[in-house]
Amino acid sequence: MTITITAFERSPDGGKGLARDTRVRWALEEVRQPYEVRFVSFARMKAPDHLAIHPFGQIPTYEEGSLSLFETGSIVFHLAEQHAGLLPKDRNARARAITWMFAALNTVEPPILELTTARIFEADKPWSEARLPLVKNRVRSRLDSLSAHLGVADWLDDAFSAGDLLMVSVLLRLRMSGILDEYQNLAAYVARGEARPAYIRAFAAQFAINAPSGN
Ligand code: GTB
Repeated sequence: MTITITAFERSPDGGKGLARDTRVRWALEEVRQPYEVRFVSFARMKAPDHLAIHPFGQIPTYEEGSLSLFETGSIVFHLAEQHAGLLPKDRNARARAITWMFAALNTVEPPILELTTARIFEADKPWSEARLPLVKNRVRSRLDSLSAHLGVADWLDDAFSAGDLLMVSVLLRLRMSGILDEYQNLAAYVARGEARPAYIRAFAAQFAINAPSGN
């Protein structure tokens, strides 16, 4: 059955892979499922036909036959359940990998999103300069714990899993802030994720669409 996802017609990041369709593309590549992409403009995202599959009017979405999904966590989980390669077979290891998926989205991603908001959307506010260090320290607090857990391991719980896929995707948003480089093992962890052939294919696919012409 054909899988169709949605993505920005033109991502505001110009192909840096930061829009969330990249993590879904990555999961699809890890489990070797071909997919098609329907590109949507910001206006189209708020139109009734898109709202019927994404109530919040966002990308990405996932369609496969009569099933349509939104939320990257749910989409990656669905793929990981349907196909081998993203969740271990052992019951307990599988539950731990799923725990890391939630940790990436519920515990680590929120302060990173807050930092993006503070750096980009609140930069012109008179209180921005005073607030930014507080927001950065909330990110560091999460990274301190994550870095301590990871230690010298390659992945969060033995073999690469959907938990790592989401965690690396979340951490990638930090690169431009410089904070990731304060944690040598986390920077190496992200680089390991980016070096996976499936990530490279996913990144290239979104880059081909979003890179400014001439690249
Ligand atoms: N929790 C949802 C999920 O995980 O699927 C969040 C989905 C989401 O935030 N989608 C964003 C969106 O559709 C795109 S990814 N925004 C449009 C809207 O809300 O109207 C967020 C994003 C956008 C742009 C960049 N960038 O340019 O760097 C990075 C990330």
